[in-house]
Amino acid sequence: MSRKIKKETSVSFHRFTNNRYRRFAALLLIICMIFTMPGELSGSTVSAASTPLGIHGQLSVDGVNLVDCNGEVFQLRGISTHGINWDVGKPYVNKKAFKTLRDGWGVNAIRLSMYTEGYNGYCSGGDKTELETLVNQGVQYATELGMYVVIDWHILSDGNPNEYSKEVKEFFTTMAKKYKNYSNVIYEICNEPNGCSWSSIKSYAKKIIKAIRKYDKDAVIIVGTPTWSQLGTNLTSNEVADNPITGYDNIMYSLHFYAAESAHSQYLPDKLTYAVEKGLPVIVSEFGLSAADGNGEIDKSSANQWFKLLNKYNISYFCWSLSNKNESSALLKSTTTKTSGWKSSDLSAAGKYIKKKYLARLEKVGY
Ligand code: IDC
Repeated sequence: MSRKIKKETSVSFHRFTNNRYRRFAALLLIICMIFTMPGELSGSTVSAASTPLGIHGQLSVDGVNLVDCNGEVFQLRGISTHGINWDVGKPYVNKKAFKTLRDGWGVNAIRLSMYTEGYNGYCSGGDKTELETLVNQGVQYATELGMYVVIDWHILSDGNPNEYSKEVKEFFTTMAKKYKNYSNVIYEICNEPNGCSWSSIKSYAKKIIKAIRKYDKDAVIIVGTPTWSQLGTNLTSNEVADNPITGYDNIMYSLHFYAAESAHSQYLPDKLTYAVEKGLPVIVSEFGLSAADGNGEIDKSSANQWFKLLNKYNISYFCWSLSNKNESSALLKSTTTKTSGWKSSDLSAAGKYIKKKYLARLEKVGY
C-alpha cells in the first residue's frame, strides 16, 4: 500500500512538471487565493466582504459612538506604528506586517505615526517626499487588506499644534484630496498637544478640519486634547467635554493613557466617564502598557481595568507601538529582526499580552 502511494505521488509529480499541468495548478492556486484572502489581490479601495472594511464600510460618529455603515456601534482595535521617520518604525510599514496583525492578532486598524518634530520629523529636516510616500504606501496596504488606517500628524516636542501651521494645512489638504473617496482613512490632526490651552488647540482644529472637509466630506477626524491628550489641561479638568467643537460632523477627541503611569490610571478613567456622560465621542488613539516614557515595567493588571472600561463603552484603541526598539512599550523583542510573520517567541511581554487581549475581543465581537 505504501509503495503504491509512493508510486502515484511520483507519477503525479512528473505530470506536475508538465507545462500544461503547471499552468493549470497555478490557475487553481490563484483562484484559491482570491477566495481565501479577500481584499488581498483586489488592490482596489473596495475590499472583499469578509475583511473589517468589507463588513463595516464607512465609519461615522453618532452621539458618543463610532458606528459602521449599518449604524451599528463599532470599535477599532488598532496598533500604532512607532514613528515612521525612525529606523525602528519604518520597516514595519509593510503589507505582510499588517496582514500578520489582521489575521494573527485580530487587529482591524493601523495608525501611521509621523513625527512632525525631531528624529527626521516631517517639519524638522525629514525628507517630506519620502515620508509622504511611506504614508501613502501604508494607506495602500491597509486598503488592500480591508483595514482602517489613521494618518497621525504626530506632534510631541512641538507642543502647540499651531507651530507648523503652514505645513500641516498643506499636508492634510494633499491627503484629503487623495483619500476623499476612501472609506477606511481617518485623519488624526495632532497627536499630543502640550503646554497650550484647549482654546488654542480648538482654533487650530477648526482650521485643519475646514481644510480637510473642503475635499473629504465625511471621514472621521481625531482631535488631540490638552496635556498629551488627556481631555483637559490638568488631571481633573474637563474643558474639552465642556466645550467641544461645533459645526462639524464625525469629529472624535483623543484620550491617551499609559497603563503603568499611576496618575493616568488614577485620574483618567473618571475623565473618560465624565466625557462619555457629557456626550463627547472619545477615541484612545494611543495607549501603552508601560510608563509614559515608553519604558519600565509594564502593568497588565492596570491594563486589564482599562480594557474593561473601554470595552464597556465600545471605545476604540490603538496600542503603541509596532517596533523592536529596546523599550517595554515596543510589541516586538529588541532581538527580533523579522518585519512580519512573528511567532510568539518574537514578541515582547507587551506584544504577547496585546495579541491575546485582541484575539479574545475578536472572538467576542468579531472584526
Ligand atoms: C516615544 C517612543 C520613544 C521615543 C520618544 C520620543 O516610544 O522610543 O524616544 O517617543 O520622544 C507618547 C507619544 C509617543 C511616545 C510614547 C512613549 O505619543 O511618541 O513615544 N508616548 O513615551 N505619549 C505618551 C507616551
